[in-house]
Amino acid sequence: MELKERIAAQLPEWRERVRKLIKESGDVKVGEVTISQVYGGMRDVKGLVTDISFVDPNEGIRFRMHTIPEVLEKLPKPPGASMPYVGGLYYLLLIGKFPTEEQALGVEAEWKKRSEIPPFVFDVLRAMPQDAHPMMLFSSAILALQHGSVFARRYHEGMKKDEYWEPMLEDSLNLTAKLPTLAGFIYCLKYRGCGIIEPRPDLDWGANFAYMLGNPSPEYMDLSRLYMIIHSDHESGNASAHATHLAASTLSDIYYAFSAGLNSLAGPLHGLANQESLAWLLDVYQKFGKVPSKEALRQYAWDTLNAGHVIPGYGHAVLRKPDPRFTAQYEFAEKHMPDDPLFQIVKLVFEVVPQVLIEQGKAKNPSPNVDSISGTLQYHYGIKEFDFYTLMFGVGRSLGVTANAVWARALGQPIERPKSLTTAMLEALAAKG
Ligand code: AMX
Repeated sequence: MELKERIAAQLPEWRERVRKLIKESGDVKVGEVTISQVYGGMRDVKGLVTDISFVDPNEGIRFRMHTIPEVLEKLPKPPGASMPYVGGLYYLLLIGKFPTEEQALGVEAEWKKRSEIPPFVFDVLRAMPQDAHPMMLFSSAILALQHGSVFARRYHEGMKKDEYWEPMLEDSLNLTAKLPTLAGFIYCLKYRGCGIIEPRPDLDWGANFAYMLGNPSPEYMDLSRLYMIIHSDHESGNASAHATHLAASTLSDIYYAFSAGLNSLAGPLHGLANQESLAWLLDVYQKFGKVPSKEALRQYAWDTLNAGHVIPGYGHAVLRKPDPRFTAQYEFAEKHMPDDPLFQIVKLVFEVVPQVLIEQGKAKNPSPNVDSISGTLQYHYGIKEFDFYTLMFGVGRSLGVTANAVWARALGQPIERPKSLTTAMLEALAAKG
């Protein structure tokens, strides 16, 4: 398999690079940690390493140091499509170089080969209550897939440490290959009362996702490809990536680890914000019965803040400018659905809310993040079930966290175990100045 060969070819150099850095410069300080950071969710503490993506506070995400516009331009696209193969993005994340069309198709072919889901996984999902949240269904199904973990089997057979990354790659391909079908099944089961939809062999991974949600229009296929690409990775400190990494650092396999990541994506301050953001926009639309005036929206935003709520889809722990993932979706909407009333509200919110948040003076970043618009696009294309949106985020996020897990294992990253202190110890440090 090409992916395996290309990673194997890079490994000796990477291992030597990391070994040398630790040996020669292991004592060099990366930063210092303050008491506010200890109490403040470790914001800005530099304690993780990944070469797969980087979030610049002003420019946003870079995949292998390439911006979203560059990635969308340079990755190969299916004939007639305006958005690239998601398989090409996965190649870029794993290998660090833009793939040729053949190489992108190679990843797509690996996924097609591995897409079949064992029937008992569907049974597990069918046994769940009808009102179960799709994220619970999704995370449970991923855990059930652990039954087929190649890593777990080979670990018990006694494979060598140097080889750990190989079954991690196998498992990662096996897992990501199944996600469009799994997501499609959960959607169908929960909202349409239907059963398994087989993937179409003529469609790529991103397009199959659109097809399985019941909208095989070329436009929605393009949106699905875009959605998966922009949600794939956001360096290592965000909750879903970090939870996946932490779980995998114990040598758990990718199924256990990704399920942990999904469970943290399910929170309203992280992946659930897209659902909350659309609900907020729809509330605006329902209250005014049309796109409101700027002044009316301004008051509505203040009412939300004064009621003690956050404005979902705004703010970010690292970013300090509008999120380029917001911009990419905004441009898509401008092109394909400029007259959609909800998109008109998104535009108005973008004009009004940053100023309101600045006046409130709390949020460090008053700009929109990825979640302030993603639900609006899905709603426009007929995916109206809000609580499904976080699951979609999770499908995209699988690409980044699995690529990271493969490399973390290839470079022998150890079990994560930061140190904690007591409040009395911090008070003693504070007293010393
Ligand atoms: N509306 C109102 N208040 C906000 C706000 C917003 N959109 N964003 C931040 N604030 C407030 C915080 O609640 C905090 O208030 P506090 O001091 O009373 O606790 C204060 O501003 C400082 O917060 P911050 O340092 O700017 O942000 P953070 O790093 O603590 O949190 C985030 C970041 C994303 C959780 C926060 O901006 C937020 O809650 N946004 C709304 C929810 C959202 O959009 N989440 C999705 C993020 C992207 C993702 O992961 N999918």
